[in-house]
Parts: sequence; C-alpha cells; structure tokens
Amino acid sequence: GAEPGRVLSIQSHVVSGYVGNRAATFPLQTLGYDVDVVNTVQFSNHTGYGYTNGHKTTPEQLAAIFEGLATNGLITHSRVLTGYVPGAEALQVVGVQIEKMKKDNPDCIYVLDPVMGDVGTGLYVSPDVVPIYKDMLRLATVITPNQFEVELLSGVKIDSLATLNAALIQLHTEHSLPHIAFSSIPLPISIVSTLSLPAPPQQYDRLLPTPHPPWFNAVGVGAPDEDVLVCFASSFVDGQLDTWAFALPTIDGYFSGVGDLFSAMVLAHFHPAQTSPLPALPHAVSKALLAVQQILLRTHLYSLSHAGPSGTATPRPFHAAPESVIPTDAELDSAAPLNPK
Ligand code: PXL
Repeated sequence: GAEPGRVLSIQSHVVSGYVGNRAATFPLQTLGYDVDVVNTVQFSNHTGYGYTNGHKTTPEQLAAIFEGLATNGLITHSRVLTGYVPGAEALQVVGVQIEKMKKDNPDCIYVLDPVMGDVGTGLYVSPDVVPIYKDMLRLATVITPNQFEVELLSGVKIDSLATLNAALIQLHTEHSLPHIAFSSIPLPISIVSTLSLPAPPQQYDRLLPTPHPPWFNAVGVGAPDEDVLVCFASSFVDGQLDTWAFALPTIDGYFSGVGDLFSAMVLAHFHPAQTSPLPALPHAVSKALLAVQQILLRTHLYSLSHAGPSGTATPRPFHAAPESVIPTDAELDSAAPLNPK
C-alpha cells in the first residue's frame, strides 16, 4: 500500500550548486518526508553557467532503476515529483513509470514541473519533449509551469489577463488537469491592482498581500512593474474554475533552482482533502511562496556577507522587503508541519 510520507523525486543532480534534486531533497526532508531520489542527469553544475560537463541518465538506465525498485516492492510513494528531464526518450520512460504509479494508486499526488525553458533563455531541453509533456498532463495532480511553459503547452501567447485565463482554461479542460500553480510572472502594478485578490484569512496576512498591500508603499520605490511578482493558482474541479493570485515583492538577483524549490514545496504542502483555512491548492502555493521567499532573502544576505554589495554573487540591486512581510523565525517554525504523516 501507499505510504503517506514517501516521495519519489525524479529530477537532475548537480555536483556543485542547488538545482533539481539538490534543491528539492533537503527542504522536503526538513518537512518530514522520506525522499527517494532518481537522478535524470549528473552534471558538474547547472546549465546556466554556459559550460556544463557530465552525463544524462539513459532511458535504459532509468528503466533499470524503476525495475529494481518495483521488484523489491519499493514503489509505495504517495507523492511523486518530476522536474528536469532533458531527453524525449528518457521522459517517455518517466511517463510510463508515473502511469503505472497512478494505476496502482489513483490517489498518488503527482506534481509535474514541465521544465523546458524560460522567457529570457528559450527552450533548454529537446523540442521532442513538448508533445510528451502534453500527453503526461492527464496524469498530473498539479503542474508548476512558468510563463514560457504555459505558452508552449497551451499554444496561447500570454499578453493580458484575458489570454492568461484562456491558457489556463485550455490546459485544465483539454487534459482534465485539476490544478495549476503558475509561478511568478512580473506584471504591471496597474494590472495587479485590478485583480480581485481574495481577502486573505488573518493568519495568511504576511503571505498573501492584497492588491494594495502594506508593503507597496513601504518599499518606497514607486512600485515599478518589475517590483511585483504575481503567482496564479487555478483549480478546475467538478466543472468549476477557481483562481487565486498572489502578489509578492521582488527580490532582485540571479538565483537558480527557485522553480525546483517551489515545485517541491507545492508537493509538500498539498493536502487534497483540505478546505480550510484555504482550499488545498492556494494553501500549498501560499506555503511554497513563503518558503521560497525566505530562502531567497537568506541566500541574498549570505551572498552579501561573502561578496560585498558590489560582488558578483548578486549582481543586481536589492530592494529589501519591509519588516512587515518577513515572518519571524517563530512564525516560520509554526508555518511548517513537521511531519506530514
Ligand atoms: O532549475 C532547472 C534546472 C534543473 N536542472 C538543471 C538545470 C536547470 C536549469 O538551468 O540546468 C541541470
């Protein structure tokens, strides 16, 4: 039978740095999950360096790992996460494995991060993976695409709230996809202020700023467009579409693996039966955004202490979030369930 605390995470491994499994495993472990790790590549470093060396796990090698686990009765995970899989044939093997897991346990929670590229960098996997991801969407509980990936999967170019909505509806309906957590797109504050964000319950005040949040003026930068990141979450369950938007102050700097941390935290905090204080998806996204924001803030401070304000660790200037949006350590502690079981 399925074991509630067990996660199977199928992503990249880098020797130096923290992306893929290196960004997902430890945070999941701190939340009490028992994480089984399949590495889709072993690279020296992430591909953002411009030079990377190492190996991709071949489709045969991936199939062998899954076979070994299955033969020993070790596939009892109640949650599965997939991220960077650069080749089509390897992705196909992963897809077959997920299909088996869902067949054996339809309640298995599958978070699919369709890692394919970014608006700035373009596609960074083989183009042949796109149709395979489209086919895998029907297996997913939650997907965590960025804007580039939503556009590729839906075929809709996002340049307004109307096209954003159309893209999300297309993905939900065409693939019977229940949940989408669309992580952060920079939006003009003029649009953000027209979104009807739900009034957050009291205990979420620091996680879910409203359209005119206290930090908006407190940041004191006149809120140029790039200072607001908006994350959209949408659920399509029993024919009903519900959407939520989360606005967050931007933390400037060059960070890698942020999407990988985000998808892992969405997986960790998604509890399907939950309805209160928020439904399962906005709850998970809220928790995930808080964790990501805290880790980025601390990473930024750490890089400053190493490199100095003009050092290379964080090349762009930083607009500190005001105290009001930074949870205390006590709040952080109480925000995370220590044991998901
Ligand atoms: O963060 C996505 C990612 C995962 N794995 C590897 C990467 C990247 C992005 O550059 O290079 C190896």
